[in-house]
Amino acid sequence: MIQGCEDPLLQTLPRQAPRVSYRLTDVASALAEPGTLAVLRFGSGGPAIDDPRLLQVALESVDSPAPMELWQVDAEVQYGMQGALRWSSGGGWLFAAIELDETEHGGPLRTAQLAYEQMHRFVGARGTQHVTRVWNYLGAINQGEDDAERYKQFCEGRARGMGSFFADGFPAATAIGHLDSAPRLQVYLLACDQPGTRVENPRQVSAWRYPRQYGRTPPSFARAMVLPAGDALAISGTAAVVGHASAHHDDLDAQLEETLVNLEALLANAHMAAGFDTRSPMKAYVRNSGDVSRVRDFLQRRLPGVPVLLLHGDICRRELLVEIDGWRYA
Ligand code: 3EB
Repeated sequence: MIQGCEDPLLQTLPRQAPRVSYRLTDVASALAEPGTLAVLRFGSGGPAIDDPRLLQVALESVDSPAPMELWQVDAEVQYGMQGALRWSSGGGWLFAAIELDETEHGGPLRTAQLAYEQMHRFVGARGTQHVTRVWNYLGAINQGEDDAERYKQFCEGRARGMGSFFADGFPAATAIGHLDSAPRLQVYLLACDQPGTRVENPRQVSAWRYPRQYGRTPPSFARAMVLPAGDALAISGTAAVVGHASAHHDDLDAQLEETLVNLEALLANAHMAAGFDTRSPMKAYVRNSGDVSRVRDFLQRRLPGVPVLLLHGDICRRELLVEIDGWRYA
């Protein structure tokens, strides 16, 4: 499929990064704004609106009312559905989302495999084949022991479903456990018709090289991705992992400090100036709801002015209490 009616000359210019922001407006007016590529609504509730660009994410915001996340581009946006997949595109960018019910596909491995097969087939056929960033939300992520743990099953299915599509390198990603009772896997992504540049963290072993103790199939993601024009960094889920090990088991403040050091290491390795600012929307995923106010206080103190969306969710290693992802614009 071809992009809308764009000037072919414009397509050769580096693609300007979508703007990501958190807002408390109503969904209908957010969707009506020019250039809205996606609206992410967190948790349950809110009016039912049938628009492929609106995704109801299975994670609850700790704030009420919950802010929405908007992705916007300076271009006309087209959108549609294809089977279980919803998509929108504009300005060389593609948003695509899929939600599958595990009970119909037999557990996290098969469901992840199916989701990734469908996603890469769709994305590959559209010309927006460079997947820069993926989010994965599945239920009961820490359930099961050792290789049977649901996160590890998910990792195996994801790798199978990716096949050779990501042979040149994995996208930046987040994988978090939702607390919804319905066993659904949600995967959504941002892709582009131009490639980004992967960034790893010198303080951490690359996830795809994790040793055997973390599962048969190591997690398929890059630590961050510089978007094609070099104007933004998409930062993967980042936690208190040093080398390949989790640091500061069950010590929330120490995990938060270590996570900030990891985030700064990513900026440095991407050759970006240090620090996060008012244009750097971040999400913090908090395992225990009792920790929410401490996480909020910490982030207000250490990342003043940074828009932070606090979500209740399980991190993929049991000893990790918090994980942060987000965007940093140049
Ligand atoms: C870590 O550093 C923490 O499986 O897609 C972070 C980001 C983590 C993405 C994924 C997992 C994923 O290993 C966990």
